Amino acid sequence: MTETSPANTTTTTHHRICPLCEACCGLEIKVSGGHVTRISGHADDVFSQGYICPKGAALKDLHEDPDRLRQPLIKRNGQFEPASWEEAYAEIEQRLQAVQARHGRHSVAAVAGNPSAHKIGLMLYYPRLLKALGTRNIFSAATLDQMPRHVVSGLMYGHWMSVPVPDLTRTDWLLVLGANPVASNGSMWTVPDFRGKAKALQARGGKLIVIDPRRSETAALADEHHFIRPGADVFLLLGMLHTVFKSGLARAGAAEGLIGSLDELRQAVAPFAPEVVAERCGLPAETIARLATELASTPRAVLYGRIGTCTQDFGSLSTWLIDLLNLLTGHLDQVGGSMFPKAAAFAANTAGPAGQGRGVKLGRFSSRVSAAPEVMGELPISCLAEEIDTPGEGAVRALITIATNPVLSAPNGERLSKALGQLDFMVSLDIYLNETTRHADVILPAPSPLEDLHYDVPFPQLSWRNHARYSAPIFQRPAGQPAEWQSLLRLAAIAQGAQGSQDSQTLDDQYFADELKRLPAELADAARAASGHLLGPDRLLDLALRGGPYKLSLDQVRAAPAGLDLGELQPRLPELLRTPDGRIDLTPPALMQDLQRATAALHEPAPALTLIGRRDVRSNNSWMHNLPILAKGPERCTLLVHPSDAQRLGLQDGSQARLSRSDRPATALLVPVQLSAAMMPGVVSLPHGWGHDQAGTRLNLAAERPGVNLNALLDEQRRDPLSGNSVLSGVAVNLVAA
Ligand SMILES: Nc1nc2c(c(=O)[nH]1)N[C@H]1C(S)=C(S)[C@@H](COP(=O)(O)OP(=O)(O)OC[C@H]3O[C@@H](n4cnc5c(=O)[nH]c(N)nc54)[C@H](O)[C@@H]3O)O[C@H]1N2
Ligand SMILES: Nc1nc2c(c(=O)[nH]1)N[C@H]1C(S)=C(S)[C@@H](COP(=O)(O)OP(=O)(O)OC[C@H]3O[C@@H](n4cnc5c(=O)[nH]c(N)nc54)[C@H](O)[C@@H]3O)O[C@H]1N2
Ligand code: SF4
Ligand SMILES: [Mo]
Repeated sequence: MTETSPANTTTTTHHRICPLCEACCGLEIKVSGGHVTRISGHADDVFSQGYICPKGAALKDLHEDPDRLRQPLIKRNGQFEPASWEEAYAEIEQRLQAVQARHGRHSVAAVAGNPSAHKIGLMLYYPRLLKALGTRNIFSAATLDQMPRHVVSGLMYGHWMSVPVPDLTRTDWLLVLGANPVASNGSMWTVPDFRGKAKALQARGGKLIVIDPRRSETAALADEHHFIRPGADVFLLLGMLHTVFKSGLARAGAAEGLIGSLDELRQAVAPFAPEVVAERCGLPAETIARLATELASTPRAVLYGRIGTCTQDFGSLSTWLIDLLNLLTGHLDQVGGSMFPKAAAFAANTAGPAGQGRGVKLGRFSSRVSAAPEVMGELPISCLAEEIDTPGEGAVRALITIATNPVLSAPNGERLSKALGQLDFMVSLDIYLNETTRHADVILPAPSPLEDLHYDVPFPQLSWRNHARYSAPIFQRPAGQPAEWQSLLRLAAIAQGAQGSQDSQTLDDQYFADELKRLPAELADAARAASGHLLGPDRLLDLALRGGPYKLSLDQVRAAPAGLDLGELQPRLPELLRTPDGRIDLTPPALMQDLQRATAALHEPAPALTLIGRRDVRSNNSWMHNLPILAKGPERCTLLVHPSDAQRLGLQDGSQARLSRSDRPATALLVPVQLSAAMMPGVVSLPHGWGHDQAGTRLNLAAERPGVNLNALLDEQRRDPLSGNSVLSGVAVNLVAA
């Protein structure tokens, strides 16, 4: 670790995993005089092999950002004032415990956001806080994103995190649906340098096909791109499955013997012949049938779908159909097909008896106002505002936010923003005073990522290749600044009624002791002997690595700064399954039943204009707009409009237009129009995460070019009913010249 003293002018080199997106690139960071002097890709990294994107280099700006909070803030008389950590905890103790005492444990809600998936301290210690709170009002960004994926994995394979990913380096045919990994760097699929790997696929004679209402950066690279009507993926996939059955191409491959009869499924898809669904999709029937035939007849082929297929009305159905198509063309769990990674630590699908488990349950309880069912222990984040602003027994009165900005990231941020203002108490663990945290009574700052150790908890479970990599902190935390896990332990102690100062070491020892209780006595003794001398996340990581499938230790992983390569993905059926009967459920009743909704929507006409989102490589959701290296360059928050639509609507490139939802014309955004022939005619695209013009934030650079908040337009009541995932794409809109 480097002293931050500027007197130290020797240059040191550090290897770190980038914590900013799912690609998890290994970086090489040079430090001199207490400052980062250079960030590049780490060429020897066993997993990312030198790849880096512009956001990785922005870690320097993030570390140095003067707006990044470095001291707790307490709001007094409407103004934030700097406070000491003990003052902040005392304020939380007094006010949080008062709400709990008066209104009960469910009156406190917790929300976690995207960066928490990248922080081992948050991943491992947030559950401790949730347990201490004992509340049902748990929300996260997962219901703005991948919850359909978890639902399908849970129902089919028995665990939420058993997610098959394309075996990209060995496949010959990849169909990408609703994802743009060239800009996003991959999601629910950890695959640094997608572009390089896709080009290698093409160089060996393989084919990349993209289906997207916009000719995205990934589509531009593809051998074939087809537009699709937003939200129509379910019909395309049904049409493809229909073809697989009808042409007699269905085969189970590695899943042979693990699945039941196909009759029920065959019957269910019978009404969805390509000729029937073609118009609804906006794709010719021949193309739909051909894509199915190519998938089935190419020995190494795979279908991958992501956020475009999740954040829509039929998110769970679409995700299920993607897996069914991979499975029933013999490509699930097959080299070059859709394979299950095997992580070195923390993967539930490597724990307990192989091949069988408890499976998952959905809907064990429901939200108070909309009766939305729980999934994976959480409620849809789009229900948060109504749980606060709808009075009555069980209303949410206090909120804890962890690394999340739902005022910009969740639909109808305006309602949520108002609701947050009505809370009795709110505390945020965050790095910025932003659109969400400005509503907090106390903000606890997280340290800079460069002051934190790093080991990815979820992403090795989603990786293109098996690996284990660890990074030590580069800089010491400033005096008095706790690690995030220490802040969470303190919050957990307060939530459990503790009074006064608490020693984080004691709290952590108690946590470790509780974790050991989950092991059989002899294993617990051995684990205590092996890992007991460590602290915090290191100790839990060592425990998990030792108990993991490769029987590693933290010392072993730490000793490999370029990471440990654990090899190509291997077939894992049936060992991976955790369903009660040890089989794959092809026809979960909840999904079969949901097909009725698709049937009812089959002949819905296309709206005149439909809105979709997009991602830019120099942005990340709502929170990287304050970093100089990323903020420079052209305006990113523009509405892409096809020239034919622009002509029809009387819009010019660079002009301003009013964008509103067709069913709620009163709320409109003033957006800059950018003409783009890459759009499907009848579809417009606006990125999310913008709208940094709200009062009381401290994001000085972001405020210079605030952009508009797409989510201000979106309907928080529109959800995929099974997963509770918000519908963020495929919304009918009006557009008029301003
Ligand atoms: N319309 C539309 N809306 C979308 C999407 C879309 O495609 N379209 N995408 C959705 C998706 S996929 C997601 S994941 C969500 C994301 O939604 P969120 O997770 O709510 O929001 P982010 O914009 O990622 O904001 C991250 C927050 O974490 C803070 N933060 C950053 N680093 C750290 C850290 O190290 N520690 C702590 N404690 N805090 C930190 C930031 O200051 C910010 O407040 O947005 C969703 N919203
Ligand atoms: N640079 C950058 N990288 C990011 C993020 C970021 O904000 N910026 N966010 C991160 C997060 S939190 C996530 S979850 C991932 C998401 O990663 P991806 O899933 O790759 O997300 P997007 O890049 O938004 O690509 C979604 C694509 O779906 C298309 N689409 C929209 N609606 C439909 C539809 O109805 N059907 C089909 N077939 N396609 C549709 C869009 O046009 C878009 O090209 O990216 C992560 N990486
Ligand atoms: S692709 Fe993602 S992980 Fe890699 S450098 Fe960029 S932000 Fe970091
Ligand atoms: Mo996400």
